[in-house]
Amino acid sequence: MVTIYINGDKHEVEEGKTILEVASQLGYHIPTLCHHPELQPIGACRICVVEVEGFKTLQPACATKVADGMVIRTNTERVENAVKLNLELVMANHPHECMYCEADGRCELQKLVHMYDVQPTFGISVSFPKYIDTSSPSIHRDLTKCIKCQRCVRVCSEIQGMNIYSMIERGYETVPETEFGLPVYETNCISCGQCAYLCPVGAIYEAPTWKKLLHMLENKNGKVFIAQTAPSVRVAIGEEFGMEPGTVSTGKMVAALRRLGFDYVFDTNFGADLTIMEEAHELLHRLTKGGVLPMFTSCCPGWVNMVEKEFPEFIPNLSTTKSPMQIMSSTREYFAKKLGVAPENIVMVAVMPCTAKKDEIERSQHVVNGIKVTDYVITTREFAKMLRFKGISFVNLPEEKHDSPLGASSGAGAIFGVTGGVMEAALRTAYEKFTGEKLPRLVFSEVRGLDGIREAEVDFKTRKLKVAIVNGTANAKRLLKEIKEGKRNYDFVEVMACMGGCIGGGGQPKSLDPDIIKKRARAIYSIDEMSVIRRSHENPEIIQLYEEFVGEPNGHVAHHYLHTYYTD
Ligand code: HC1
Ligand code: SF4
Repeated sequence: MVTIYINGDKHEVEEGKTILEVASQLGYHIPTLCHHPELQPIGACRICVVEVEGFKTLQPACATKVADGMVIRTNTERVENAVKLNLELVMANHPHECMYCEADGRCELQKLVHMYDVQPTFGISVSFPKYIDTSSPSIHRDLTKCIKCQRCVRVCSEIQGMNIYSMIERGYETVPETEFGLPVYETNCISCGQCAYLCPVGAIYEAPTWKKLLHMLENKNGKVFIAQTAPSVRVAIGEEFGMEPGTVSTGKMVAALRRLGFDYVFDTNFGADLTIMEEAHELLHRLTKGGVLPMFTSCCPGWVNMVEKEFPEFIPNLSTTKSPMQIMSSTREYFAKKLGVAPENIVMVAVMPCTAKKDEIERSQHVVNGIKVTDYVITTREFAKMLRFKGISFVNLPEEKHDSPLGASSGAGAIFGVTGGVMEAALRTAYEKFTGEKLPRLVFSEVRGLDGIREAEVDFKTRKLKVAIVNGTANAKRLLKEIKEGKRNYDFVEVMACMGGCIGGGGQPKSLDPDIIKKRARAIYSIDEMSVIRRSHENPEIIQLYEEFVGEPNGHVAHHYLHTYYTD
């Protein structure tokens, strides 16, 4: 511990931390722009400057470590003037188009400009032509709005290991650009959307579907609109409306979708249970019949994109089971019959924490009997925009339940949203099917946690199962490399492309809370703990689906509707 003084008050703080970290924990407000708690500091924007006794110049709080006896001032006139000046310089090179911007209302720059009463002293001098890249079905880029914070460059390299962008040009013309200036969809981009999630302004954002969807919901033309809700949306959507992070809002989320005009609200958690049925049986088949091992989970489309683009030699390792979103949409003929609607008259909309899901639905192998199974994907952030646009007061909505027949789900389905959850859900079913015995315990604490790569050995009575759980594609790349080199050896591996799994997905509410992933993860596990049914194979609507439609897990019908293939 070291002793420091902030604005005259004495504090004992942990050594090795930055001024920004300790000051924020102690409740002092230091503004930031290029800083993000998940990234290494670069001190580029100079918005977080503070006075430190003994230094002539102001110091960036994000990149300056505390030292014993340090005297820091965060609120002097000099600091305030410097912050204002730096904001004025940013604004001089930023279009003043807030009302047309996808980031409006949640833009970090906009908030600071209001907070510091910044006026356009230097006018506007945007010096590069408007350049909008709409090549990707997942993310769009408007480089005119870039403030050069480099968060996109850093998250794509530091955490995702994809290195799609680098800063090009000089001075005010500096922008994050792809190699050879290619449209982002023509690069190895995996559509994870982490660059959009961390963008503080509206320079990178999810490809917007929400306005078109609002219009369609107002003019249904005889179509039946069904929404399905991903596991992670319910633990994050409340943040958009000022609710405490980690609040579970399942009932309000369902009610909100009905208020938007959806005729039915199904639960992707049901799809997760169905994925587990198929994936667990696929794993057992591979274990007992000598299939390709390790088997990799395939529900995360960012991860699947990465394997296809950069490690095609591992395609046979990917589970052929479709993701929960696509597996439940693929049963369209089943639920259409139950609802008394023609399959082609249904519009299926998935509400997802993920931008790569927008890309996943465009895969040609996801057309079943001539129908594209999921019509549209909106992110959690887009869902919130729709509610704001329609003036729906989320916090005041009642709690409503998902519709049947695709609404019931188990706790195993719920935990898909957090890293390790797919593995744990699969183990709950695979153990019982493999050993023929009831699980002695439901919680596999050995696969929980947020570390980038975790390993465990699970006792399946007659054999030990070696498993690994990975989040963040830079970690996944490291793991694949080491599997190739023979340094690691597993039976089953779960990979989620985003930090913490889907709870940290590229379409989730943006947050600068360093504990946001932990809070959302705790909320997800609380859903499992409160569930009456906690194993996918015990979900009564899943049992009914197999009896009435699919037949045997991993059987002939299952392979037609519920499995897929991959291409390099
Ligand atoms: Fe996910 Fe999944 S958990 S991929 O993270 O397997 O997006 O939430 O919906 O499909 O269930 C995302 C979340 C989601 C799928 C499930
Ligand atoms: Fe990188 Fe993901 Fe953004 Fe693509 S979507 S540029 S892979 S962070």
